[in-house]
Order: sequence, then structure tokens, then C-alpha cells
Amino acid sequence: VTWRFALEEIEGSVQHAYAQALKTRIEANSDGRIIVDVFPYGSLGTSSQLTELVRNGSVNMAFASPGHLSDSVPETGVFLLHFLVPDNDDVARRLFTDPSLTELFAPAYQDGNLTLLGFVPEGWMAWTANKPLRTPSDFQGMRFRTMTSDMSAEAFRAYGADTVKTPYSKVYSELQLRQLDGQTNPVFAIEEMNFYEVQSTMTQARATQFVSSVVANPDWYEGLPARQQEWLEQSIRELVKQAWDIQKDLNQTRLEAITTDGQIRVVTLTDEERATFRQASQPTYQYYLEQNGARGEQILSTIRGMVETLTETPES
Ligand code: 6CS
Repeated sequence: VTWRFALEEIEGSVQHAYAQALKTRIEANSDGRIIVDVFPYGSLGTSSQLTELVRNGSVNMAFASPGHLSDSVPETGVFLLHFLVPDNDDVARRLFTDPSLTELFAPAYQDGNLTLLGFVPEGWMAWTANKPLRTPSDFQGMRFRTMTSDMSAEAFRAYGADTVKTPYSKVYSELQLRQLDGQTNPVFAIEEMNFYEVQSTMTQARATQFVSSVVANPDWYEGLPARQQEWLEQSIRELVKQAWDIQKDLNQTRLEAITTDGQIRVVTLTDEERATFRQASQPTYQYYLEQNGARGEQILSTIRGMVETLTETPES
């Protein structure tokens, strides 16, 4: 049996590393009875198109990042809110690898005709431009690329940016042609998509962690024999446990690769500067709640509660 799994990122990426890990586990857990065919980003289409391919059953599974998905599964827009998760690796790691997150979001994905298998973190998002971005006023009038959902854009409209929703594959050329002035992504992506060649400065704001989800076609998933479902779920659980360290290593290595010879300058925001952005981001929380009603309120308060508990109980 072959399972088809599509990625929103190219070979060598965090999603590719996750897919390789998942493939290895599924093939081992099933004793070779299942083969996972991995399709890196490229010929199959944009992130939103990949999600459609899952919905119509052309592929069985894919990564679906809230940055693109939150137009069709609006509850996932919570992951695009800035400063919801503190600048604390220990808290972020435990939050984004907590299996209860999957339960929390499963009904929302179901309504969007997708089965949610799990969430994985991919690293803190940096903001790139041809200048440092130290205050919201630095965003005024900037043509700033975001992922393609409304909530992705809203988070930067709150700072005064002139946001542009662009598929991942088009970002490099539009930055190069100066049709875009800036964009946001984790460091590994800034390296492998070569954005560092066409942007002078990377501002580390640690306002959001990039999170993706693994989704499956509901009919395909429901039709799997019970033990195949168990192999899949077990493999996902094992992947999620390893995910934080995988992305952390890759982001660190790529940071060194693009900064050692000064290809891109790194600016790290101070606590005061982050506080100004935090203030400016407040209306986006209201926007999220307006879009998502009672379920949105429950999701937001659950995540806030988890953050609070994790912050009060640091891992020994
Ligand atoms: O910026 C984007 O569109 C993409 N960035 C990453 C790191 N993964 C997938 C997503 O489509």
C-alpha cells in the first residue's frame, strides 16, 4: 500500500525533515507493508491547492499551515496572532507538542472537510526587509508579503503594512523585482528560499512561532483498517515528540549559514520594542474573536490557559 503525502516546502526544509521522519516510522511500524510517497513543494501546487488535493482525495495527507489554511479553517487563525505565545522556548515547545491541541482543533478541521492528525512547530518567525523593523511605524506603507489567508495579513495590517498575499513560490522573484518590500518566515526558510539574497535585514521579533498541521482526507482516514490508523497515529506522536529539536537544529544551522559572511544583518528587538508591537497587535485578537464566535473564544482561552500553566511550571 502506498500513502501519498504532500509538502508545502522544498527538499531540505523542516517539513521535508518531518516527512522523512514520519515515512521512516510508518514504514518501520508497518513492517514495510506501507510505503509513504513524499511530494516536496513544487509541481503539485500552492499550499491552498495541496489542501484541495487532500480534500478531493488526490493525495492522502499533506502539511497545511494556518497561514494559508485559516481562510477555510478560520479557527486556526489563532496561530497567526502575535505575542500570544511568550518568547520562551520551553513554553513554546511544550505548548506546540501537546497532544491536547489536536483534540481542541479536530472539530474545526472536520468542518473544513479535513482530518487533523497533529501540529508541528517550525521555528520563530523573523521579519525581513531592506531596513530594520523596530516600531510599527517602520511598517507604514511597506508592501509586506504574508501567507495567503486574511488573518495572516491582518496581523501586519495592524502595524500599518500594505500587505500582499503571495504564494510561497513567488516570494523570491517579487522581492527581487521590488514588487514586495518585506516578508516573514522562519530562518530556515529565509535561507533555503534565498530570501536573504534580496533582503538586507532580518528582524527577530519572536512574535509568533510558525506552526503547521498534518491533515488527511477524512474518507481515506476513516476507511483505513484500525491497525493502519494506529501505525499512522503512533508515527505522528513520535514525530511530534522529536519535532522541536529537529526544527531548532535546522534553524540554527541555517542562521549561521546566512549570517557568518554578513549576507543578512540580524536585528533583535528589545523588550520595549516588542511591547510596542504587542500593543499594536491587540485589535487582531478582537478580529479573531469576531470571525470565530464561541468556538474561537474557547480556543483562545484554552491556549492562554495552557501558556499560563506552562509558564508557571517550568520543566525541571
Ligand atoms: O511562507 C510560506 O508561504 C511558507 N513558509 C513556510 C516556512 N512553510 C510553508 C509556507 O507555505
